[in-house]
Amino acid sequence: MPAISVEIEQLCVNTIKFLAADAVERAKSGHPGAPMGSADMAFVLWAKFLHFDPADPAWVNRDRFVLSAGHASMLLYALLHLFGFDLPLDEIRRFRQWGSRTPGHPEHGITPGVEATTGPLGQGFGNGVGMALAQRMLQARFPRLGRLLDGKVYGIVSDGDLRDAVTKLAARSGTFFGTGTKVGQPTLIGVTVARPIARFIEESLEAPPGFEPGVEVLQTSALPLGDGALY
Ligand SMILES: Cc1ncc(C[n+]2csc(CCOP(=O)(O)OP(=O)(O)O)c2C)c(N)n1
Repeated sequence: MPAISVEIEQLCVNTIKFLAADAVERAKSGHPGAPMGSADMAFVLWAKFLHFDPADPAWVNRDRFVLSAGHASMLLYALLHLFGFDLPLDEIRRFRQWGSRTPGHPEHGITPGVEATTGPLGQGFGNGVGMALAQRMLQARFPRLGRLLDGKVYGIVSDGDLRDAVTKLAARSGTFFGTGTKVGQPTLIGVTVARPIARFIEESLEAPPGFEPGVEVLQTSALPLGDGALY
């Protein structure tokens, strides 16, 4: 994406936040907090790190973005809408309505650009590790294709996700297979999570002795750090 001014970035972030708040308010159901809390980080991730083509959501070497915290679905729908995927404003107006492309939790195959069906906490994280593993296997089978197959997997994972046992198991298998999955942790860059929880999350993702970490927590220095109370 071309460089844009800080003012435009802030406008984009605020638009994400208010699309989420308005859609949830209109539906009288859903979660506005998680999308609003992660909008800054998600926007930076999408605008500055992710490689994708909104006109071709199935482009084979795209980076995958998995919203493991599926209850924050409006975050994903707002991003898809603003980044030019086939998700018009009318679909956002129909958030959580029968037959819309904006179901309460993201569903792969219904909304263009939704990589994984998520909602049960931990499921998206497991999906992400699986995607990264599939990528590694593809690279191993076709080594000469090199950079044609170097897409990455990014995720936004809530602390509820990380407390679910499935996440820990998936993280360990990611470590075992060395998938190099990248994990963004919205609540760790804000101030909403208590120190013991932050420590628990770090421990969950730690590699066992003798293994390289397969799951990498993104350093978010480019992002707002709140009051930095956690670290
Ligand atoms: C396995 C599972 N159990 C329960 C739920 C119901 N649920 C949806 S959101 C939520 C709270 C999530 O908390 P957190 O991950 O901290 O997200 P935040 O409060 O920051 O939005 C729960 C328990 C779920 N989606 N999946």
